[in-house]
Amino acid sequence: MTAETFYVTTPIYYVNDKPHLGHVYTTIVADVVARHHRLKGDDTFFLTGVDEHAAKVSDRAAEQGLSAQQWADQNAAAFSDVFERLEMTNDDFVRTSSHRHKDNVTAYVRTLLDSGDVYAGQYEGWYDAGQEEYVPENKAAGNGYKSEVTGKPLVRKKEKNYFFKLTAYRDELLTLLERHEVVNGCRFDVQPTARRNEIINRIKEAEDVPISRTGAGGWGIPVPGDAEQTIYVWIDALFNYLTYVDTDDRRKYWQAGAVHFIAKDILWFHAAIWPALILALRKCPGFDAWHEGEPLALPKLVYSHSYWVSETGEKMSKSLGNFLDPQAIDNYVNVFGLDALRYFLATRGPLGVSDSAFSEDLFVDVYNSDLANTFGNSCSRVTKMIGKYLGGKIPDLTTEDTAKWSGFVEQLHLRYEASFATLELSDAAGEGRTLIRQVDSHIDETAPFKLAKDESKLPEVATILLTCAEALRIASVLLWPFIPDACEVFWSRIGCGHYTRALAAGGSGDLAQWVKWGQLQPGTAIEIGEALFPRYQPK
Ligand code: ME8
Repeated sequence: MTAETFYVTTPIYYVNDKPHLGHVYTTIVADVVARHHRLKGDDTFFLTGVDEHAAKVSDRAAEQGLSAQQWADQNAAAFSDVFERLEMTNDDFVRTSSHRHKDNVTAYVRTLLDSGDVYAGQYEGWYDAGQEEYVPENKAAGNGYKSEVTGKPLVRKKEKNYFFKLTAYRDELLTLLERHEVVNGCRFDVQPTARRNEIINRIKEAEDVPISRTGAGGWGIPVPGDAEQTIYVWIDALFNYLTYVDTDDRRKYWQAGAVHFIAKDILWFHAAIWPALILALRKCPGFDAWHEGEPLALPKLVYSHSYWVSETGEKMSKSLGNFLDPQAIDNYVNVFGLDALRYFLATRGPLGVSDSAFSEDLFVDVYNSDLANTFGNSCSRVTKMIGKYLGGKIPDLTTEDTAKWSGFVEQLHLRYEASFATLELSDAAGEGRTLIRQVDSHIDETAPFKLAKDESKLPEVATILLTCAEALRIASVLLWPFIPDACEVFWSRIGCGHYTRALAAGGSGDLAQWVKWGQLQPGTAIEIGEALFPRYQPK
């Protein structure tokens, strides 16, 4: 299979406050997906970062007696620190106050002013200050003129604005979404399907959207040619996906079709306004032949997940104050390890249309059942028996007919790929667990610990343990995107440290080769080491 070029992003997070579990969640999901692509050998680019030019950032800064930039600097550092501690493999970190972002946004908006897709007008209507979002009359009325997200009253606004001609792209967008296949060289999709349907209905009623505001006090990017007006923070922010890859060596990532992970709160911007802005740009001079003679591509997919909610069912958020903050997240990492946090969030999180309740009890259950009792236990059982019965070395190839196991693994690998393709991360991880359970059953059925009492049966014991070690090696390759640290430790114990070296620092792997049966090297000394996931006893 030839390697693909792959581009994945998270929202850029507001720096009005510190990061919380919701931010960590989407970033971990994107990281798992990015790692999966690197594992396959794809040329992968993963982008995350922060959204600085919000009024709530300058308001919070003023409360603290700081300039907006100082407050943004502090919180941007908090986000990049958390992501670094969580070993996120993002290839860059967006800051919307950076020159490269601001200069590109200015150029894009100028292009749209020139083409007539951005024009001057007057806005009168409702505004959700917490979400920095204009709310259409019917939606505002439907929610009792309160914010759908924060529950705070909406504000009535009347101001001069620049508008984006969303209506000019409505039909094209609807066709793309309804057909979700290539139409006139473009393809764009929204998942899950329920979210796609929701957005199709809303686009049908879409009007032109205001894309500037006044009174930003110099915090933001001025509308080119009108210093009174600041580019609306949402337009500024959406462009990050393009500004950070608008360089000679990165345009290929954009052209490959971005995969944007977001939560359902910001679907409208990503699934309607963003692709429409790209449709508008791609017909303008410079963008009609943007990279290697091809026009600017559309994003491939907006994946809108649901929310982590508290045990009582409320959305976890900064404004509600019920989020897990960096300290609480660190506590989980200190007790259970980073892999456990990644694994829990990626496999039990709100991908799809249902919210997920976060609870410590569930975390402990998942940790013990999926990690301690499954991967951890199986690895230590097998390596210990190799130590005890086979002198601690991978045996020479034995008499076993491996067709059954290699066929089983091939099927499992296909299902794993299919799950990643539809972003069913829990199912993908489940394939790794299925293989481990197969190892456990094999040990229970063949009982190598009993056979080993009879010296003449040692070749049989060697066959069984080699089979188990091979299967665990493959399971660890499949699980690496979820629990990279444990897999890398295991690889070093079974003589596969070259996988770690290949994948280090954004490098690429060779999944197709690594999942082939029969890669362990006979004679390799096995290291037993400590439990990868010690069982947790709740106090
Ligand atoms: O909206 N459960 O930033 P933001 C799951 N700056 N995910 C959650 C969550 C929860 N309870 N709470 C937050 C913004 N998230 C804009 C985005 S993008 C061009 C601009 C995650 O700081 C989820 O990914 O409010 C959600 O979309 C994002 O944080 C919102 O982060």
